[in-house]
Amino acid sequence: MSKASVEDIKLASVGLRGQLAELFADTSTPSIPEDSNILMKHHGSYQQDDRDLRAQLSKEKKEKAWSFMIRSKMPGGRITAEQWMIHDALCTKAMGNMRLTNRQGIQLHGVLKGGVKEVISNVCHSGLSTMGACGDVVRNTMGPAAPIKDAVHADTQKLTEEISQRFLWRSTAYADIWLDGEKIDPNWIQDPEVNPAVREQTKAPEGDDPIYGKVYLPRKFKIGVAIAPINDSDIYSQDVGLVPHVVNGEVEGYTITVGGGFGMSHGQLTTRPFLGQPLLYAQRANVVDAIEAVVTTQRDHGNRTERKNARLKYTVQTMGLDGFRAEVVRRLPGITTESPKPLSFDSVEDNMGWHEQGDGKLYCCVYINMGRVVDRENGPQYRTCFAEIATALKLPFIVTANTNLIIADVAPEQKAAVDAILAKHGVVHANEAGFTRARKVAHACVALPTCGLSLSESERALPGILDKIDPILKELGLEDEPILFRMTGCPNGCGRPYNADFGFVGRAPNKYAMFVGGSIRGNALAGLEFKSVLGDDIPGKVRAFLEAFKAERQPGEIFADWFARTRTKGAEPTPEQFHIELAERAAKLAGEKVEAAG
Ligand code: SRM
Ligand code: SF4
Repeated sequence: MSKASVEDIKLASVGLRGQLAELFADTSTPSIPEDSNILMKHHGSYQQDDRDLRAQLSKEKKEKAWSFMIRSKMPGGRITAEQWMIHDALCTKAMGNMRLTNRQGIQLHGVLKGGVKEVISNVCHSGLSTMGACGDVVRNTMGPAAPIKDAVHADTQKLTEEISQRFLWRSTAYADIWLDGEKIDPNWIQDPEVNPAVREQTKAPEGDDPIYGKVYLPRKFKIGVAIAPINDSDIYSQDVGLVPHVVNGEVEGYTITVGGGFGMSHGQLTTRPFLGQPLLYAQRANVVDAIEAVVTTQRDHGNRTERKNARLKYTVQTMGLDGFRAEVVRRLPGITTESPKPLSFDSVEDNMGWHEQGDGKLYCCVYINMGRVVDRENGPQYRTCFAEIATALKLPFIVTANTNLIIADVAPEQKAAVDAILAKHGVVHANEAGFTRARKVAHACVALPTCGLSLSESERALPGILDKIDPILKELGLEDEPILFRMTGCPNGCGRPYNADFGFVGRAPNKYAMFVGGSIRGNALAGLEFKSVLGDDIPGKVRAFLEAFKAERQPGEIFADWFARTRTKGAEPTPEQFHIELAERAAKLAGEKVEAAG
């Protein structure tokens, strides 16, 4: 679907309402038309079909096996035991499992059309929501996962909630369609300080959102907060990244980065991943306003004719960082901003295993294989395990950006019970499992069978590949090295492969482009090393790099630094090439338009 038509669909929808109520009330058909699917994304759901069945059904001339993926938003990944159990119960309406996402949300796949309203309304009544989990709006805001009880962590969590709150789209359509017009539950967002404004949401005039206007943003918009030196929200991959500046143990303000983003198309230079760049520093009281100035600059200057170039990263490239900054500052009258503070990160990894959280309680970060909370045949019984922890011990959870799960607020006397439940269901936390360090942080996007865009396997392929890489790491004595492996089933980059040490990007069934030379710190882009590698050949290609690293590394040097010191990154478009291609495309588009208009 071309960009212009998505814009038209949003405009005509009047507050993203469209025909969704009527379509979901009609259970005589299993699917909805594509224009309504576009609106549906803003409500937190995608229509999908089972790709494992597609060929057979097509051969039998039968309709595709349609269903819906429903994504819950949880600022900073926070979810209570009760909310977890509501999602657990909703698994029976889905594929029997839930998928933790790498933006700290939860996805339920395979929900049939007749079950969508029940799932969304239950998520809302749990105190979470699906509103704006997808679509051309600000998505789930990411934050530091570790539940450390200090002023800085408290502030970053509060900020993720304030951001979520500020950038919810405002129209009665959501409540009307999914909650039968019920006023938004005052407990919808847990922080009482932000509740009154949430209730105000239902008063916004139809189709004229105070921030998003009538056509919302040109494209999706992502925000993440990280506390240096831990970059678990992978801030350089975000449209907006936020890093607190701490003075005497308190947050004084935040450095704001802009223009990160990873989507690209194979071989198309006008689309490419970019790392975020530091834009400015704002005092704490002004941070959300400063973000709003960035969001509205993108709203007004983002590319609304070419959807492939509509993300903030392209707007920043087109305006130039200085030009972009000038426009943001112009939108902040009376607010003083400063130069960004220097940023320095160690790692995007989770702090696995048991730790003190600073209030006498403990937390435990548990490895979840590819984020899929499922009872595996001959493997960990993840779903049963966490349901038991939620019901028996009433402990809250936190989804990490590496799709692992933290069990939080554990009293010391509950630790043995948690360990016993984990062990009973075969869920050993990774520190004890003999996994390599690399495996605990490795991630693959969902891809087949649900993702309509995937060109290859990802979530179902990476574990088998890591089964072969783990022994290589151990053989070379590299099992404790910080090395980041990420995979995606297509170049859209959901698994954030482009800043990994090793990123595998699906091109075709069992074929991957191999990127090498990012960093476990999340602050470097990898280069294209091999255009097409068979899945089975990946471990061998990785081995060659690991052997060279082992032989050539200096004492204490990590893989990313060794690579940067000794290797030239594989072919990647230079910024100059990118701008030439972009200018050529713009000229072509303008020419086409003139022709069409004429
Ligand atoms: Fe993503 C589209 C899954 C994080 C870049 N992403 C999709 C869709 C919805 C496919 C579609 O459009 O039909 C995928 C659904 C698959 C399925 O069956 O569940 C999908 N993306 C995911 C998740 C579940 C992957 C995961 O392994 O966890 C992540 C959900 C996060 C969440 O809770 O909101 C997810 N997607 C990302 C990330 C990483 C991030 O945000 O930190 C990226 C790269 C960063 C970025 O946005 O630049 C990402 N997803 C994309 C893109 C490319 C966007 C672009 O600028 O070109 C698409 C395609 C699109 O938007 O056209 C996409
Ligand atoms: Fe689907 Fe591609 Fe995203 Fe993977 S990277 S989930 S294959 S859109």
